[in-house]
Amino acid sequence: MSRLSASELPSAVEQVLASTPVVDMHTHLYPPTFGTPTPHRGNAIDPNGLMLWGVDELVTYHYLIAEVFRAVPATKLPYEQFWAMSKAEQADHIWKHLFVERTPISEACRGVVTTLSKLGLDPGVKSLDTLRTWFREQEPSEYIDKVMELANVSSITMTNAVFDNNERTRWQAGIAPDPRFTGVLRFDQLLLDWPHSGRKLAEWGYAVTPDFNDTTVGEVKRFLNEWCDRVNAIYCAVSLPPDFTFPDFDACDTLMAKCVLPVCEERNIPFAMMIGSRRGVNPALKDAADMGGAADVQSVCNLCRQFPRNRFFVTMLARENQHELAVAARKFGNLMVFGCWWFLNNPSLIDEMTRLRIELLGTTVIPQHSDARVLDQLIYKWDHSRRVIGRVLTEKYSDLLAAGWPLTRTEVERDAKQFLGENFTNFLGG
Ligand code: RAT
Ligand code: ZN
Repeated sequence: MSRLSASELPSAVEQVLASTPVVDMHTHLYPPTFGTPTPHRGNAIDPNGLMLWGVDELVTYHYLIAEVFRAVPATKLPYEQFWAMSKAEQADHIWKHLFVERTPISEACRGVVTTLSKLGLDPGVKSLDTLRTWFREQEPSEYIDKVMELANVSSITMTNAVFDNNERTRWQAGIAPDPRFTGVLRFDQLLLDWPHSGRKLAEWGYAVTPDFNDTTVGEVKRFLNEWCDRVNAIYCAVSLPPDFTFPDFDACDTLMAKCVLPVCEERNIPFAMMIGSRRGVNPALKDAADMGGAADVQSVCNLCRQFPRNRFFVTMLARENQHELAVAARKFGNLMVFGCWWFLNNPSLIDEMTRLRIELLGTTVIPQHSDARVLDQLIYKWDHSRRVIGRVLTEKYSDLLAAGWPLTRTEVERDAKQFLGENFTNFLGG
């Protein structure tokens, strides 16, 4: 097996990462069976459809809505006026202020530029109309194949929000599986909004009361099991606020300990906790309203210790938590650290976090997920992340070469497969 030299490393690592398919472990993407509001070739549009794609969705990504309200504050364009616009009008407004009158230098703006360029489109246009025409000619299912090929993503993990009426009723009506997508049961409200969520369950036919008697526990578990079956969940997931602690003996912790973790254990699936999101800091921004805060890593340790037969995927939103979380993962084999979540999905922070994680955990982490909400974003999220991960790996490998290790291309390929797919799929398998 031929050894790699220091001068061969940068291009070898870049090539290997680019050609290794990604199993994307957390997105908010859906197949066409969930309907699409984007005008296209073929079937009619569904205004409330969940499959988001195309230039208007790319440009109205909630990360960019937050950014346009910095360029044109609500004192100049009140929130209600923005929300009253059509999607195309919102996109035109954002395009004008963030891409034409300003340089699109933020990560979310650059992402649109990368995506359009990689699709073979000209991002340097003053009006979105020609781009809209191109997207209108696409057929959604074929377009998914095209995007997955361009992004080199082999599997897309959905986030199936059971408390979202739009999504829930679609599942109840029956959804044919799409082999490109896998399901994840997501239920933030169950844990964070009890007893209101309990009343919802009661409305849906589960014999749940506000107290946690045996019947309630059994019925919440039945609810979780039925929905895991329905969405064919490969794991369960919640996001939690910065002040989440365990044990706390509040409703969230009781539900986690008595219902969620036992169900995950019985089904032999991991439980994902995305910790540190503070919801609705500026509610007028809707989906863009949230921010983050530092959370308690010791609570993650408490869960991993008290529930050794459960497996936990954990990502945290605060930069301040990353070192302690990586150290926690050294202590618990049932803890898999993943992704640079949301406001951390920026090159400088991906660089810092990937470096830190590899130094502490070697190859046993999942460096990234896309969190894409708009299909086409897979193209830029993975292009940008692969580049940063590649730079970090190149540096780590050259240090290893300097230390005397005879590194081969086969080893680099093996590592890339683990980072981009197998660490996730193997952890699912137990
Ligand atoms: O990154 C995002 O788009 C956020 O709005 C959230 O969806 C977050 O990723 C989450 O899953 O809660
Ligand atoms: Zn997400």
